[in-house]
Amino acid sequence: GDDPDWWRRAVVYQVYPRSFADSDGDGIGDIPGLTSRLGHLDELGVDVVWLSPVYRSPQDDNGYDISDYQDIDPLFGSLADLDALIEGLHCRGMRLVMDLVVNHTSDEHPWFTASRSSKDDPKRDWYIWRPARQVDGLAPGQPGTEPTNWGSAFSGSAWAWDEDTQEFYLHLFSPKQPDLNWENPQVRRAIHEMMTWWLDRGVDGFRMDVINFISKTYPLTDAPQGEGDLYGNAFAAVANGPRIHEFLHEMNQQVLAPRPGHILTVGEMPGATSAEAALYTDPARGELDMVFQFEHVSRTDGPGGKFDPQPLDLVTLKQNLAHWQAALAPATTPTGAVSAEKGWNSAYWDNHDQPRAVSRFGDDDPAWRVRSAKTLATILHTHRGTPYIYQGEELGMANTVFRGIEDYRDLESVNHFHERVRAGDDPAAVLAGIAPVSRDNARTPVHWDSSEKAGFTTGEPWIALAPDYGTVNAAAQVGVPGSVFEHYRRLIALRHDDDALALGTFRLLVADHPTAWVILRQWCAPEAQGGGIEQLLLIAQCAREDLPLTGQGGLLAALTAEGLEPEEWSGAEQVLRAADPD
Ligand code: ISL
Repeated sequence: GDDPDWWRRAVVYQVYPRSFADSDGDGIGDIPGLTSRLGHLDELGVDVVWLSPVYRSPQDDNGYDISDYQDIDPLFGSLADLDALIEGLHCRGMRLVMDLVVNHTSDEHPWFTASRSSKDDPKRDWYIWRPARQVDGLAPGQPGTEPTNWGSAFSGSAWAWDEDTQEFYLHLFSPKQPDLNWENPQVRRAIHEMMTWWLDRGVDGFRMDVINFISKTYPLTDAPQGEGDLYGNAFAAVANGPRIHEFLHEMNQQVLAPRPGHILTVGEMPGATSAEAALYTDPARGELDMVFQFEHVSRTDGPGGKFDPQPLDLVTLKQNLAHWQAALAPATTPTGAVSAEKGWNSAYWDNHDQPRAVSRFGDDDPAWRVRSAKTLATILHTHRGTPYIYQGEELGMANTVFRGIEDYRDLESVNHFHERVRAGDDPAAVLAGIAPVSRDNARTPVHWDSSEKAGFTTGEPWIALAPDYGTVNAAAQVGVPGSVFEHYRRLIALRHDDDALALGTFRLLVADHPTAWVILRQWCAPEAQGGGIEQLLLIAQCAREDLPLTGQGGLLAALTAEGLEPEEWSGAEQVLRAADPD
């Protein structure tokens, strides 16, 4: 904990507790289940666990709807179980990052119960209430009288009508997730106190859910609405609002900066541009360490949005990630040494909201899955920034198979299906759009072994297992040379040991190459360490065909044309080969 920069070399592993490991046979993963599997994470070598929400919650959005920030949902265990988890992590040298969901609460949180009880309640202003819009022929509260045209992320309007007090409240997500009013200083103070309570309990950081939505632009007005869209785009209307930097800086000063060790913070930020991210993550500004940006995971969105997925274009994908690398890079001196950091990237392929990386960005055909998962891992870990591994990614887990709408559990997929079918779309076509991108792909239970329930539970899993657990599982990979797991283990170890990988400059080479992903990292050791330049070159072929190397049109000629002399980087190549002979 002494090195204030520890988080720059760290690798984070995300646990979605509901699907990780079940200790009591109710079919839902829990904290004791996670604690019993810490050996797996220790072997992998990760430094930090980010735990998706385990707080008390009606579970409308699997815990992202919180009714008590300072207690654990009985589904997942107790505060004592969480203390034991923290202890288990700390004694293995790992840290715990909690999910902080404070753009909204559950509608069952006592703050909201008070707020909705009367227009005069002292907590009325803790949420965002508006009278109905007056429309001829419509009674207040009817569809069409909402204060703005905004749609919720989970279908329907972003406004819900409260009969008792005859006003609408704002919910960017489900109606059971009312948005907090961050303009109210009491709200901010209550959140700061809650965060401090968790830090006092021993947690080491926060992943902040949709944190760039907390400052709304007032007055709230209609958002642009595409032709054929049922609603205006609320996200665009609320992202990166006028007071966002002020709110984050205040939180940093009140809660984070005074702590003795460095508290890791990562802000989930749909719609944040790289220019904004450079502000959010500039250490001199005192806001956040890093953000989760969405540009690369939006590259398969079609004209109809996420559920209208399009084929991935490799060239724009790698160029987009390179753009983020450049935007958050420190200045370099003429000798190539890296100056003070200005901002910092996170690096991720997937999480609990995204389809499985190997299925979306790679090739999950059984003949290619292992190689593809390892290739994607190497590419991600060769980027500059803190890598995030989502549970099961280290096993090369792929998307699952859905037979019909009854196989889905996620409210986003289920609501979207019903909304589109009601609007007259062909149900089969709607399902075909949902299957490859549904969040449920990431939420099937982790495969521990090939036994009946994949070692996840002794009961009935809350969501069906992916069908390939017999072959794709931890027992078949841990300690097995050539496995996806062992590949991740070596990449993580390399980041810990290798300055060029952890901190060196980043350059994308042959940026227009249709299949090769080529990255050069360079590091000038400080004089005290003897100076000298270390280079690390990654050549990854993202196709089934062999990559032509020599001759006209071969990769070597293209690299030479970009100023690389083969003798110069032959040593660096060996470092990578040592990481994986494949
Ligand atoms: O996954 C999405 C739908 O395509 C995103 O829009 C997602 O809702 C957005 O990234 C915000 O995600 C976070 O907040 C949500 C929660 O459902 C997600 O699980 C969480 O990661 C509301 O709390």
